[in-house]
Amino acid sequence: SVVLLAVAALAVTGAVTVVTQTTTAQAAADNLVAAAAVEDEGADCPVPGAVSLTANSRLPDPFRKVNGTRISAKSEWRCRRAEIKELAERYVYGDKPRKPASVTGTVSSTSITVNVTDNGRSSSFSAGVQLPSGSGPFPAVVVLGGLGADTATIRAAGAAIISYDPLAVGREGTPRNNKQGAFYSVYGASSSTGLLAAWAWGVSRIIDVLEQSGGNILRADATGVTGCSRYGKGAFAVGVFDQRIALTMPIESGSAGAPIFRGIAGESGAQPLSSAYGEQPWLGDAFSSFTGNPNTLPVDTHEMVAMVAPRGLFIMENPHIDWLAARSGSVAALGGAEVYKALGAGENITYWSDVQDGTHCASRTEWRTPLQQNIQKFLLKTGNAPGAIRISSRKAGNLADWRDWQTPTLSDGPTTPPTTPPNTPPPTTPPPT
Ligand code: MCU
Repeated sequence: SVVLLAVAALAVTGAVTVVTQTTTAQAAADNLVAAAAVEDEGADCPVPGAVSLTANSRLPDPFRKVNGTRISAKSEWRCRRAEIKELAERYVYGDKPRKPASVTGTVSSTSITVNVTDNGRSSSFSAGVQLPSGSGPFPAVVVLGGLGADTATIRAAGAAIISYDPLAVGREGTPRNNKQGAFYSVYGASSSTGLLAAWAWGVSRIIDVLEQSGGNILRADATGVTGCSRYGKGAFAVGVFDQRIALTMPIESGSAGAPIFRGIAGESGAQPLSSAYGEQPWLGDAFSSFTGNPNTLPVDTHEMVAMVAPRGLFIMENPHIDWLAARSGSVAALGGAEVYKALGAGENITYWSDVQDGTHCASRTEWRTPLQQNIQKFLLKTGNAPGAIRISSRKAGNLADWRDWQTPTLSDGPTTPPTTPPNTPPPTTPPPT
């Protein structure tokens, strides 16, 4: 009946509509899913050493660990995710440093200030706040760059807006060897970290300040993020790299955003990787090795999608502009959704490219209801609408063409605890001085 439904929908709307099935048990499990209490739950996991960059035209298996074995329990995902995170930083985005030694700031009903000090260097930035009506404390959605986000619907749903200017943290228009902004004032103008990771670091520091503020105005445990176009690339990176983000909503992110790198070269009219790498230092400097051919990348963006799991993810794409690579975007969502499903959180991801208006970053009526439902489900915790995969037939990718792995049934069993190497010497006492 799902197939028939899809065919009927195709006939009527010209779009393939796949509505995933929800069981009561699944709905109950999804309802328990919350953002993590910390930025990175896998901070104690083993860090992979050198990996061999072997060409693979298909998407890397998200369930296969760097040591070659596949995970078999849900509990193993935590450290598998940490591996993906490390590879994503090493080869795609550049290093996103952990929380600085000092983060201070203030939260008011109109603004947030952030002051950081790390390695003896300091910088500051601020963001605007617009509260919804009613009485707080409110959940908040960080809006990057102010372009294309439906802030009226977000506020009407009951969430505040945090207006974040990513360019204050990582400027555009600078050469890679002289990057500027609050991030680079601390980590250096020649840092190999790209703007997207710098922008993500800035949002993480805003959440640090929310946590320290006592939560009287804005809740620290119910933050979403959104943005369109280059700020959609940024919104995606924010959600990928901070597990405190409960809802990630990239809009029309294009190359260097959600779309799979491996698909972009073969997608007619899509922004080439060399262009996305060269237009602005969005990606890390290390990505230069892959702009000609992404097949040796040990990660791809379906695994960045997976890094967001089991948290709320609502990917919005525009299939009317070839440059935006929506076909490769659909494959990223379908590939990442396999991890959501394996974790029992298949209803927490929505992908939606079935839209009529072709204008880039337009306000779209089709996204209003799912936007409201996602805010209710993941930020207000008042709803439990199922996720939806609505891929426009204009730009419909086929996951089967891109993978040579199947999705395992992961057991609910306990984690295999990280083992201490047998020959670890006991701690030594320092010699007397
Ligand atoms: C889709 O995001 C970018 C795109 O990657 C760029 O090539 C183009 O210049 O700008 C888009 C954008 O940010 O538009 C506002």
